[in-house]
Amino acid sequence: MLTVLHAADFHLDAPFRALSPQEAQRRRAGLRQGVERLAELARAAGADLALLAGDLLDSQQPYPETLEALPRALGRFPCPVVIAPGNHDYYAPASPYARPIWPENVHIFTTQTVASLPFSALGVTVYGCAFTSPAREDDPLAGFTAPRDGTLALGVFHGEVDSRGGQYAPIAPESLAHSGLAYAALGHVHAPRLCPDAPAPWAYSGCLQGRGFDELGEKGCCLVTLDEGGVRDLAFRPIPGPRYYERSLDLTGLDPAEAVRAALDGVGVEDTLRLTLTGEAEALDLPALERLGAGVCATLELRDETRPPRDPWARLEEDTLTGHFLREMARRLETAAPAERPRLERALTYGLAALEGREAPR
Ligand SMILES: [Mn+2]
Repeated sequence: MLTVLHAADFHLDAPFRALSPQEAQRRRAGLRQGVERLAELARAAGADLALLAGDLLDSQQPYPETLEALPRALGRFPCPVVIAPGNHDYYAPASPYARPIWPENVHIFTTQTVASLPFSALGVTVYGCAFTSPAREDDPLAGFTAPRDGTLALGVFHGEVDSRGGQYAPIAPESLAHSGLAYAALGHVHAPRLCPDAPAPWAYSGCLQGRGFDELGEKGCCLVTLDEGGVRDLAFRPIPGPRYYERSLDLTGLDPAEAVRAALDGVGVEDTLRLTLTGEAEALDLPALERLGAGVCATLELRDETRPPRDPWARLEEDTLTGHFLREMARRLETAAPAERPRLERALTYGLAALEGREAPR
């Protein structure tokens, strides 16, 4: 059995332009720490090999801290680490990947054409290639088929599956299907996508940490277990780190503070929650509600889309079908047994919504 850790898109030294300079600096340090956490996971999982599918660096000019932290963290992996440079961290003679800073266990693809790296002790051959500029419009896997040489063929590539063209190495699903790879570790797409049942199983591990509301939820890596027959197990493994969540909360009939507190359930101290408040509510004290996030999460951002509560009896006197309905409901409620009231009140709410062509409340 072979355990492979697959990760990509660390985007170390991303500028975090939406944040204050101090907060951005803190998040960049957090990203570097994310790679340490990845190394810890590799050790805990007993990884035999790590495939890192590009865009580990956000640019060609990382901070000196990163040029120390990344090689150090990769050196802590208990196994060989293979990198396929992406469009952000493309391989060039002047790029960080060409410097003599990488530990012995790190192997970096440097050519646009597919090259191979044998790991005979593992019975594995890794195939991969590199971006050598910020863009490439050809399919890196076009025409490629791994030779059947008795080793397990694995791939690591940065590119865009299904993109029908574009400048980020469009990979046709047919190219993957004909690759003969037992597993292709892909990078570039930041949301995890696992395809263990494809003709040649492949996955996007997604990015290592969310950097904004376009990268929501848990982030992490893939752990792949293989034997001579191919992929036995492919699983997404979250890595602790700041996450972004976007949720909506219907306040109708609820105490706003209690409801907001409940919505913070499962949100961690490093996380950012954007919560859209909907339904009927009295005027809200947003700053007071946002303070409920203090100490619970990094940022609680509230958006007020509530409407003022309406009086269901406002049209009681009208000489319309709605007026008749309300008078009938009022009469029934007046004489209803207590056990019967909740059902009648629901009928009032739904009936009124139907008559006014509104969406029925929850
Ligand atoms: Mn990319």
